[in-house]
Amino acid sequence: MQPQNRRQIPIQDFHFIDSTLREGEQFRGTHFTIEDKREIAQLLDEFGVEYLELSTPVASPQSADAIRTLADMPRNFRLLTHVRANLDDAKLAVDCGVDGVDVYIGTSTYMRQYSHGRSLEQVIEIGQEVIEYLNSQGMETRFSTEDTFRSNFADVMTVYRAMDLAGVNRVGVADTVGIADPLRTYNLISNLRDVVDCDIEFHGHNDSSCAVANAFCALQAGATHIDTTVLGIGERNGITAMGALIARLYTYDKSLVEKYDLTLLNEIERLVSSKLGIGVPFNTPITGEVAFHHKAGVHTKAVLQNPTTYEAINPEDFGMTRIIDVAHRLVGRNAIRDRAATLGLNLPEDVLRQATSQVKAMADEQRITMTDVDKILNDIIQPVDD
Ligand code: HCA
Ligand code: CU
Repeated sequence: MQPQNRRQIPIQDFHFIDSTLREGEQFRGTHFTIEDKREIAQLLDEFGVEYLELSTPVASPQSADAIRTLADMPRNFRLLTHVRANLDDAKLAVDCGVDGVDVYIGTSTYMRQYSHGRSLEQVIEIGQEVIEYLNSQGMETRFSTEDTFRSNFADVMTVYRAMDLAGVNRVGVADTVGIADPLRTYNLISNLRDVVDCDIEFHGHNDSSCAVANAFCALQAGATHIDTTVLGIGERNGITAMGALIARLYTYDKSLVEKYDLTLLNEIERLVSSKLGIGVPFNTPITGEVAFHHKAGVHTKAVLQNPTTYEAINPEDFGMTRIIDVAHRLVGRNAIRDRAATLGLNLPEDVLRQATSQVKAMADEQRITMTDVDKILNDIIQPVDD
């Protein structure tokens, strides 16, 4: 039985906007062919992701073709593309057959000064024009203020309110340079919840390792949509990783993520990492090679009796397997007994104790492997004559 925390803040139903094919295309070295994009989209669709966001069709002819290809595939996700706040970009997006358009513009002084050079009034004016056009085309619409956390608070709230009144479906909060922390995120989104009636999306970068925590707090504060990418890929060191956010939500309330086919997470990450030519980082939550690796004797003893003693996540829910590591000096007799049983050896306790001591002694001398442990266990009952 899980201990209940009566002070948990409820999280309402939310949607993932998978941006692997947009923010993820901005990751160093990403080169997705149209077939790669289709393959990744297919698996994310089976997983149950609600939205896929693709790079703007303005970027290149392949970008536009990819959108058209995904628009035509049988799918349950809604297809979005990400465009600057201008009418030409919005028109091209509509022509490509998307279901919705994510519009963005910078609101920080940096962006206003060094990027598009527009005043706040101009930002609102162009935003209204683009949103009204997209709505007239039956598009689902989102308007986000790039670099929200370095923008003047009153300014962004004014922009959000104006876009809400213009009929946008969602407003987006973007931590573009990864400076937000969970409390700030919670406060900003809570305040925004009081200012707009529409849905709220959160997009957070991971420069200071808070992207998952911030996304989680955004949900607690009332955000309805979270931008994620597979393995968190994106500009610089990326954004909220879908798998890590799933782990966060699962440990909070497993029922929040049961709408997804969790057994596909590992395959999705392996697929994307293979396209990128990189491995899945060893310490990735759930799917990293050490995620369910138990080592110290105290841990393995308890895990062998009841895995939840040292596991908040059940590997079986994700099609993953638990590893009881016996090849080291921290090993305990219970883990050795378990290994012996796996080998079909039913050894008496005194022999197990002896085998455990031998493993520890050997591990003190050198780095050992499972094969060494297995040899000790086999030899102890069938001493080799010499
Ligand atoms: C970008 C910026 C963006 C936009 C996020 C959003 C960011 O790379 O174009 O549209 O909400 O981090 O601000 O990804
Ligand atoms: Cu971004």
